[in-house]
Amino acid sequence: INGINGSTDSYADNLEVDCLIIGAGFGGVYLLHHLRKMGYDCKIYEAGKDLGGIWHWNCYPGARVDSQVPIYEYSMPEVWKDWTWSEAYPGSDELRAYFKHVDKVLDIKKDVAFDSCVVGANFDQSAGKWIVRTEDGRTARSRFLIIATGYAAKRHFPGWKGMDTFKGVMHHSSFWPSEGVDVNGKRVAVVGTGSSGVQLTQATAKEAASVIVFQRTPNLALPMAQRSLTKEQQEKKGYPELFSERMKGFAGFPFDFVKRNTLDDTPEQREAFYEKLWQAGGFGFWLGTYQDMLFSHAANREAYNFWAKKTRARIQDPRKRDLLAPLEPIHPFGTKRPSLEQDYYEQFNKPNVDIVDVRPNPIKEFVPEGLVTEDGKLHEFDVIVLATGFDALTGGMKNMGLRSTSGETLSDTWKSGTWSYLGMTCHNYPNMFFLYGPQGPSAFANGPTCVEAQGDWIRSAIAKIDKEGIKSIDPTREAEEEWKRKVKELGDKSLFPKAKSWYVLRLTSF
Ligand code: N01
Repeated sequence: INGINGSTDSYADNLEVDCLIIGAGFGGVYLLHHLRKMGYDCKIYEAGKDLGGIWHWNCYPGARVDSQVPIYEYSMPEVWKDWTWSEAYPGSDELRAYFKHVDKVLDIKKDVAFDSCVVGANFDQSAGKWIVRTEDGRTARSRFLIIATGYAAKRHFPGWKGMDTFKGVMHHSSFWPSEGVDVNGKRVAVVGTGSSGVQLTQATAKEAASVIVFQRTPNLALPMAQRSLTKEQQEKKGYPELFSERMKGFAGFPFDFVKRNTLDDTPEQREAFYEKLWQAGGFGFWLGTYQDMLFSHAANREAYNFWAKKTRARIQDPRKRDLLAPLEPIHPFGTKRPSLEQDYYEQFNKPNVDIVDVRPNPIKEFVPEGLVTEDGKLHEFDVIVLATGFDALTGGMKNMGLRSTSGETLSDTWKSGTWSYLGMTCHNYPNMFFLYGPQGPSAFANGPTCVEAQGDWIRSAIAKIDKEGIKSIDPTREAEEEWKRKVKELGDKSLFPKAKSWYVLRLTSF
């Protein structure tokens, strides 16, 4: 991760532990806590300056989680019993406060070395240990190495010409200055319309003199239906049952598709069902709808048409309407991750908020005054926001100097495709586990559910290794091939591969 310098941790060189975890977000913290409870000596190396992972980095205006609480939190009773959320979809400040609470309850920070950016790791076969090096020259030795850096650990900066010539203020959404950026009265560009771009647009369009959004693919965003939690909801009734349901439901949510196909219902029944899901807000219209929505083109088109009808009704200008919510879908509904929005579409009803379609007319270069599109038009700005996402899933893992037992870098191991076993281990990388990475539920799933499921598997694998006196485990290439085939087979049954997206790139295409 860029921008990390210096070391403030208190660990001496040559740290020696049972388990070294990289990353102090949801996954790393979960495993640190549980492995310590099992008696292991563990430490976390974290590149940032605090706990929280993506919620440490994501402090751009309007940043908030778009999975509802309590679905989006740890299921550990010692953590939830004394924590009360204020809103159904908490903002980044509240999420950072949550991690402070987690630290207070679980005493995490004493075992975290912050400002510790890992740049190299190789497995010493004779000692049966990973040797891990940080950017500032420290070394750790550990029997088990756990990569918990998440899928968004490497930012994506499209390589536009002249980016360093821009004279105004420019930031990537995930590397926003913690002191904020004053956009009041400024001309702002937002490039990218993923979750980050949508939230940034909503927030900055309320303050800036003008906002122009550069869109390549419309985000088929759903209404968030944000609300303050009532006293009753804050009483946490039924939490254990909810967390158990969450583990069993599709994508780690405590709801599932209804056992009915879209065209089984009459048009009137369908409309009423869609309307009910729509009014409830959140991901129900995506993950709690008809069971064939993500598998049948005809079913998916019905959902898309409803989405487009509802969304288009909110956008006054016909040109903006056709760009934001086209009548013809660019990809099937729900095959790229829909964002949850609050008043994203209404922002475009303001005369000072506009949209540029960069699909036919891409950004050509940056210049001191702003940026120029292929048609030669100069767009002048004071602030440019790059909400251009990440080298998702594999990017962060390839970026930390991991080497296989034959000395190959992970970039080389995965140069002609990604291989893993169970989306958690990798051939020739013994005793190394990863969470929230490629070929696992990861971005398809609710984060805390995914890391708890994978974390429990990893800790039980470690316990088994020790119980059986095994020195190290390493999946075979055949096991990886089989896993890859299974994942692809599952993905290919759905409409997901029809979208051009990082969301499925490392899942179904290789
Ligand atoms: O990143 P993204 P994100 N020219 O990759 C566009 C989670 N998250 O930071 O769609 C022009 O989704 C790109 O266009 P296209 C969440 O899981 C959660 O927004 O590839 N545009 C896209 O619009 C999410 O899925 C929360 O055609 C270019 C955008 O940049 C994940 O993080 C909040 C371009 C990138 O969108 C990532 O979200 C924030 C180019 N050359 C994030 N290159 C919440 O919980 C890229 N783009 C709310």
